[in-house]
Amino acid sequence: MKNRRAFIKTASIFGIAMPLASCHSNSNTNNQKSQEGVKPIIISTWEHGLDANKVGFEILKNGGSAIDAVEKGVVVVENDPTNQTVGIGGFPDRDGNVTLDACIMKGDGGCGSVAFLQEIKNPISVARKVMEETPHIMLVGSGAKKFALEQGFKTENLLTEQTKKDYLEWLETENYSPEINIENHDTISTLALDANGKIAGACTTSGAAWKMHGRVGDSPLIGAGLFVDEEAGAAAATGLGEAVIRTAGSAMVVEAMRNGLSPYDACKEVVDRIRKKHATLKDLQVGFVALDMKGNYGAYSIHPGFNYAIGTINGHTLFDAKSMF
Ligand code: SD4
Repeated sequence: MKNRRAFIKTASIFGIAMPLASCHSNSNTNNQKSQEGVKPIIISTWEHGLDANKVGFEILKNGGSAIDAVEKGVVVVENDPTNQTVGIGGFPDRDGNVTLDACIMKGDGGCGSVAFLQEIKNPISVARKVMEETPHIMLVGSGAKKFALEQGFKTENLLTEQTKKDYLEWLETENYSPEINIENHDTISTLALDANGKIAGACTTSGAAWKMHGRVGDSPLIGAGLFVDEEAGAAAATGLGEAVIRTAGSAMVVEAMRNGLSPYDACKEVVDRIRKKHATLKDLQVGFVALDMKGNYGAYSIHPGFNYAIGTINGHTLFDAKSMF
């Protein structure tokens, strides 16, 4: 099921909400700590990560690059109109606009990002163009869209019949209140290590459902939603963006690996830190995935419900991340 709906409690002072738990009955639960991986390897957040990994791993298996694998992998999820958290079909903001955020990064520090991008369904590919075709790292809003059009991307309506219906329902029942009680909130982040030992990551989302118009989360921010450094590894986040930004989450996970922690321990250390900093936000959910340069991987979240997909020559598997609670 691509369209994960999670019943949630109201999250926070930030006025958006995050899931506390979700039902992924086909996840494997034995992946408690960092696992020894093989090269090449691809790891993605959430169940839709399986779809991304299948496409990404085909590229890796045929000797392709990590950067191609992560981009082409997450594009599968961006293109899925039934996925209400990424790309076309993503939930709109509280004014009814679908605004997309994404970033991409290579181990050598090359990176690109777009935020608050409207009417372009593949923000990750625009982010890659920012990395490759401009001297900049981040383009936002109308500037990002103008650049995308110049690069040959086409505009389309990203609000599907379903998300429009959900939005209208939300307007009726919630009356613009941030005290929402049902949400769907599963950004995709994908990390890959290719056969040549190159590492890369991609992160793409429609952000928090019913967010304030103009709100940008962690997902397009290098160092927050994603960070990659070939001297240490890669990490990516899912969950309440404000908490991840505040702690430079993904950069901190990579830093912890640089200091010798395993991917699992690095994720755990930063999740613990985030939880401590937000002690009053009982329902706060944040999760990380991490991958080191040997293909070892790990994940950890505050609350149960976060799962992630691994793709290697041995096949594709979905794991439940271990969590604090
Ligand atoms: C955001 N971090 O916009 C994203 C949302 C997300 O799982 O990751 N949800 O805050």
